[in-house]
Amino acid sequence: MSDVRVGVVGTGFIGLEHVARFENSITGASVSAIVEPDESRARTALQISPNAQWFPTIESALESKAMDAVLIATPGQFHEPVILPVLEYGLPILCEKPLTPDPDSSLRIVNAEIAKGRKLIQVGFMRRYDVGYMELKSLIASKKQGELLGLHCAHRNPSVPDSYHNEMLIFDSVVHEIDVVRFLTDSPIKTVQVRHLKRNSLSPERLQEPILVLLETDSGVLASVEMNVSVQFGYQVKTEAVFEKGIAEIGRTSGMTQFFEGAISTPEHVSFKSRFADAFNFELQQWINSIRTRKFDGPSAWDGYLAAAAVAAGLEALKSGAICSVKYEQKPSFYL
Ligand code: ISE
Repeated sequence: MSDVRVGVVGTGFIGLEHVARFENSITGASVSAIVEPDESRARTALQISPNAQWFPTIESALESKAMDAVLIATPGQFHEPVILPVLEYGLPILCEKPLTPDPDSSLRIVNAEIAKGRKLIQVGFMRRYDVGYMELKSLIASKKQGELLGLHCAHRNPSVPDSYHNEMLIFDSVVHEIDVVRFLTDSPIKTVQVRHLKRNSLSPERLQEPILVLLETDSGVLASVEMNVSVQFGYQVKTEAVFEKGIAEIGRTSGMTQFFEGAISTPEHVSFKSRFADAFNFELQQWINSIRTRKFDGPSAWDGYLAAAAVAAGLEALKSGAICSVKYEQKPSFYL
């Protein structure tokens, strides 16, 4: 069977990472197209994937018939204008999170997929492919430690780029917990509340953080999320689950521990690139496998819509400080 020819749309930070991943780690696929309006970015990507063709627009790439599948790695606000024409051509899509930044545009995508009559979209919620989260999900489902009562999540970035603004705390960062809390508990998020920790004087002036987000699921589980993007020391994503009979923790960094000069130390990640490298590899490989076997089981456009709906409540909660309810449309039978 020949390789799946993948077009990568957007070769900024994460897009470039994925291009390298296809070159070095993924089997059964190769990058055939780089879709990137910025020529210098495109050239950098072509150095990694010299056999790919460069297209400045998604339309030109689609017309060329150079792609069997499309990975979208542009910022979230540019996803819809890329997804809709790709859907028209009936190509499978892996779209980086968020599907779109708001529920209305996510719903338009859901409806376009339903109209096409085939599941073609997977959303890049890579945490679902992280071993720790997968183990925790099975533990919760097994009820070995009794019912799950609550979750404490810490999501810490050392710093963020200049383009990162206050609302991104919710739609770009907390969106991961929004998806994964539902994934772990198998229950939609019912309400969102946002409180502020004491402000970090090292945060960029435009950001009011760290924040504490409370996500309550329909099933009654309360998840606290510390979202902190100026933590300086490293990149850390951890979750502690509180059960009736015990506790489980995921995300603690492993690796060599040194006992030296009066201290015990283990290296910490400094970026999501290394923290989730294995999860990204597994996610992309599973996506390619699902295209080859036509067995779709990744996070769907509907999952992307549910996350966008909870993000909308989160943005409202960020402004008002109130406990905000999430409003969902009814699940279309297409996604049952
Ligand atoms: C970034 O876009 C990501 O997806 C990272 O996983 C997250 O930790 C970071 O806060 C986001 O800005």
